[in-house]
Amino acid sequence: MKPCLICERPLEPFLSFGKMPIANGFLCADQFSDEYFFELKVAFCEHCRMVQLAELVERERMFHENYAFFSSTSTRMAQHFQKFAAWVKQTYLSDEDPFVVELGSNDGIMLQNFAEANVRHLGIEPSANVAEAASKKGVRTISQFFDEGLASEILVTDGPADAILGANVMCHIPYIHSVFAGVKKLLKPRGVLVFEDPYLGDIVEKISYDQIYDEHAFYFSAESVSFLASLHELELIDVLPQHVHGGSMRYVLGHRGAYPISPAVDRLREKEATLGLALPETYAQLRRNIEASRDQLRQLLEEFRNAGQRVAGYAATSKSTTVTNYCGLTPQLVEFISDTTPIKQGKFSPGAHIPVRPYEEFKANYPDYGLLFGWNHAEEIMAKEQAFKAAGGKWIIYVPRVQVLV
Ligand code: DWN
Ligand code: SAH
Repeated sequence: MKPCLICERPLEPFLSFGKMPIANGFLCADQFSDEYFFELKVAFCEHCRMVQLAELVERERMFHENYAFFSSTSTRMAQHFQKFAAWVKQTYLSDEDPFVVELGSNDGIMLQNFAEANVRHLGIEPSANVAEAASKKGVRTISQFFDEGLASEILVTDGPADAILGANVMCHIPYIHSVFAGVKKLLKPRGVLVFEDPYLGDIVEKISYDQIYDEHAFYFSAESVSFLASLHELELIDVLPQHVHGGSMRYVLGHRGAYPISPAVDRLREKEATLGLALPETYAQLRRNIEASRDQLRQLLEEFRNAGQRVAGYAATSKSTTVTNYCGLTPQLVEFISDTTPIKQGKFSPGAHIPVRPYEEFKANYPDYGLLFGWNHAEEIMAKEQAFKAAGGKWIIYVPRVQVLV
């Protein structure tokens, strides 16, 4: 068993999902026999408070020139990043010629806002296909994995950064010490690291176990981020809860002592204590909740199948790979998954091998039930799917609990 990725103490997993495929490994039928699987297990470190994967997948298996997730598939997320960029500019970019670096900049959804405002910027995006999409939008991007070595190179070519940003990327990087060491080097004395990721408190409260998959090595809290920051002479100076991706937290870090610490940090740490995020019992309970959720979803879908009713998945999310494989959802239970991303369409979902079909097919032949794998985008999806409801279609959701929406 791997030691803790943060403090190297021995780890004991509290939950095992069994063998899982690559969450974004959408594949063709002739690739089924070679499909890669690994043990998806989660552990909590009582010392540094980090919840993390106990086994890791090599980064090149996940992030490459055929990466299936393009950030700009959600219009609400584009709006979110527009506001995020405006807030960074207003709050932290006071210099005459500010320089902004983004890790995991994907197709440029955030940095395009800085590019349009003529702010000096650089995107670091190892998945070459999404990096190319960003470059085409005029976003300056290099296709590499960020780490301490790359930070030193950027320091030479571009100079120090006013802000280093990351959305849904920091939790993807198990070699986080190298990333934090790089951030420490690259930031100006008053520079800030701002990142947001799915928040552990929301995962525990909403039983959103589908946030757990190969790409998500960490499930952060204010406690664990503070601990990690302290090992690199950095300091957590602010926390801002976000609604996106089912409940995220934005963390702001500066060099130790450079900024006053917002009272929001202590308030969140108190809330985490009340939630029991430092207690192993919390995770034992989470495991029981997850198992119950799995059994309920499977039972509901079996009832619908036995009644001859059609169920289709809506949005072939990375998260759906955990749900379909952990709950044993076969194409007999979920006829197909509708998705708007061209590179996923015509392929099969990882592990469970449910066909992924273009969104137009969902529209052309509505199922009785839509299983909302993109539950984190429920508002956006419900707003555009009123005709499905009007035609008698119903939504099944499983976060925060398994239910059919009426
Ligand atoms: O952390 C991560 C987050 C930011 O994005 C990555 N590890 C991978 C990815 O996770 P995900 O795949 O669970 O992301 P989303 O944004 O929940 O889902 C995106 C998928 O949903 C795309 O394939 C497009 C699809 N979709 C759709 O078919 N119709 C999305 C929307 C909003 C829609 O209306
Ligand atoms: N920021 C975007 C994309 C999140 S998906 C959004 O919020 O929508 C995670 C992204 O991180 C992927 O595009 C992946 O290629 C990238 N990534 C993975 N490891 C990385 C690393 N070490 N440095 C920079 N980016 C990385």
